[in-house]
Amino acid sequence: MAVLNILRYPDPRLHRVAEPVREVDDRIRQLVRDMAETMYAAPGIGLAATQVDVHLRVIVIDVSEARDQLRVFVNPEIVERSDDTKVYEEGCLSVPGIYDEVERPDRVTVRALDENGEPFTLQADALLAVCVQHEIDHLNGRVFVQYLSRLKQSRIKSRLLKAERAVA
Ligand code: GNR
Ligand code: NI
Repeated sequence: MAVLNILRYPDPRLHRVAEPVREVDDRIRQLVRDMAETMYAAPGIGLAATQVDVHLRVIVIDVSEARDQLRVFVNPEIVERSDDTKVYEEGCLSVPGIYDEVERPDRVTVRALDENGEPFTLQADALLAVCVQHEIDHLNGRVFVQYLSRLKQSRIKSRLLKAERAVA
């Protein structure tokens, strides 16, 4: 098990489009374990492989209070979206300290493979719906700040680059 390094915006590697997993094998299961450990350590409610610089379509999510309901999605696809939307104040482990409102479909139906390669379908609402859409965006190279105005994006970029320089 290992806690992996999380890429930070505006790292260009966050905009790579992840490749589908061809076979859910032990290598993928190891990646899932390391991603889960990284998410719990952060702590966060979700993590996409893109964020740990692995460009494969794998996400982990745990929105439970007790942090004991890990959900694994390999090759996730949104097959249905509600017409009604909801605004939620989002944050991201790759954009530390920044929170802002994003509007998304309120409910989504997701198809994916689990850690054994078995297909499943999930109807997500509330925080799980927000999180699954946020994570699938990461696999498509999209970070939540890209829903904000260009002015806000540019301010966020400067702030994070400045914070990076302060650490170095
Ligand atoms: O930990 C996280 N919290 C969160 C809060 C509101 C909306 C989305 C999220 S996901 C985020 C973890 C993360 O960055 N996943 O990619
Ligand atoms: Ni994120």
